[in-house]
Amino acid sequence: MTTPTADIGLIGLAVMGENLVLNMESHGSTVAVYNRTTSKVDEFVNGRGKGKKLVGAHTVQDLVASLKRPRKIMIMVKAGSAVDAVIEELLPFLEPGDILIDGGNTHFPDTTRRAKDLKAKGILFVGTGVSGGEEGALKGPSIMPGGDPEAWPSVKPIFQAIAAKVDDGTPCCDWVGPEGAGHFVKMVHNGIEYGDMQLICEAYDLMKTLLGLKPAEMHDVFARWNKGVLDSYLVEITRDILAYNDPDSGTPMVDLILDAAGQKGTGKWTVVSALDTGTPLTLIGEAVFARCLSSQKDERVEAAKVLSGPKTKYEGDPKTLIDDIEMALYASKVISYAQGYALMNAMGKEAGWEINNGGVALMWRGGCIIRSAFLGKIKEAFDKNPKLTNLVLDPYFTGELLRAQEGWRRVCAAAVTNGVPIPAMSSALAYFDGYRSDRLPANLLQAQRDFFGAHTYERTDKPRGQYFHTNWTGRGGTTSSTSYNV
Ligand code: NBP
Repeated sequence: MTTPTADIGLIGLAVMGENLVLNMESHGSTVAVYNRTTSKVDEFVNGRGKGKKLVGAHTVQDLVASLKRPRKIMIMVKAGSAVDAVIEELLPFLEPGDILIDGGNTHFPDTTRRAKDLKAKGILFVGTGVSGGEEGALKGPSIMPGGDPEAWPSVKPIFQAIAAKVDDGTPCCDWVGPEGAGHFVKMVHNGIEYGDMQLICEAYDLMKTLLGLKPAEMHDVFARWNKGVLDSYLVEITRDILAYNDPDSGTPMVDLILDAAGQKGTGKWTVVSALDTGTPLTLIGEAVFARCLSSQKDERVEAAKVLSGPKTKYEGDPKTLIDDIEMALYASKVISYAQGYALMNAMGKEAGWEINNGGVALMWRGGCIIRSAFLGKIKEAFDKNPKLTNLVLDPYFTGELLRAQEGWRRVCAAAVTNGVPIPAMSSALAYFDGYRSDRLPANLLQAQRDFFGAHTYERTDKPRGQYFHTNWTGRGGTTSSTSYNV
């Protein structure tokens, strides 16, 4: 029998798994590795892993036997049934107290299910979001672990060592909460990523369509924005993309790329969660639908031949418009994060998870795709008031929205007048106007519901909680519907 020498095992040597192994090894861990196609184990151990503290295993039994107790095994395989298959294969060789960690992009209800099933077998299960892509996995990802809290003390030193660090050295990794909370927070991260990307695309479209700016000119704008309130990884890569020319033709690469967006589903999951919990997550919803609309390329090409819009004619000062677009992007981004945090609060309440809002901002501050200076301000807001109902009510963000509002409105007006689609920016403004309204037209809506379905309503001149029904036509009865849900 092999003497256990490895601190942690990892299954799944594709791009993420390999890089995480090298990251863990460079931070002092001896790592045992296994992959279903075992030739990849040898290729890795004798290739990128040569001379490093690695133990190559050709069976899961050998992998388990090489691990020190409590055994910790990280699974980095394709999300879905592959994770269940790996767990089934491992179970006969595990003992109570062993720790299994799923680091893939798993849908959080699967993690909750696995955590419960494995707990019954004495196995501690952790589901963790890992963000930052290939480079992050190697040099420092953002890590969002949740699951069985008993596992955390054993996993914490390894994860916090390999995670990205913010300026003061704090790791972008902390315990998120029980069951699927870690994967849930990673899912919301991905949803926010969809929103940020869509907003940047709308800013690009506005400058291109209203001002006729070329990619090289927009490169300069994004370079400037990246030094201000929009300082972020996604603005930084957009700056670089806009300066990149196709090596063969010299044409800006961005002009050669087909306008049909792909997606893998995490944005959709986020929006489905929002619908399930009744949370207005409008901006991310629009971002997902904008990808869907873009992918209907052939239909759009046909529609463009018959559906004419206004002739684009922007006559204002270009510099003012660029500054306004910066404000529109910024204010919309504040709304998107406010909506994302509201979703986390709603799910936290529903699932009974205590999600640490400031901790989440810190985990997203570095290493991940949505990293930005702005997240430092969100962390400060939740540090000041951990029970903040909505980010827009934090005095700093309230001030920022009020400061940005004029330019934001001018941009939305110019876009509507000139027929430029900005679903994310305009839905963010509609949310802002709705949220700041103490009276919305839902009084009429309640009247309609009561008219056709006797759904009842509350009255402004009576205490909340009393429900009334009107016989609107004189033909209905006085019997009201028994189900009333706000
Ligand atoms: P992939 O998602 O491409 O998965 C490939 C790995 O899964 C290979 O090791 C493959 O083994 C293994 N695998 C599959 Br497929 N089915 C299996 C099964 N039934 N049993 C055992 N192993 C199986 O790898 P990745 O891109 O490195 O991503 C890993 C996870 O991390 C995914 O959940 C992904 O969504 C997530 N993630 C990826 C990124 C990224 O930027 N790529 C970022 C963040 C998170 P084989 O070699 O034998 O086929």
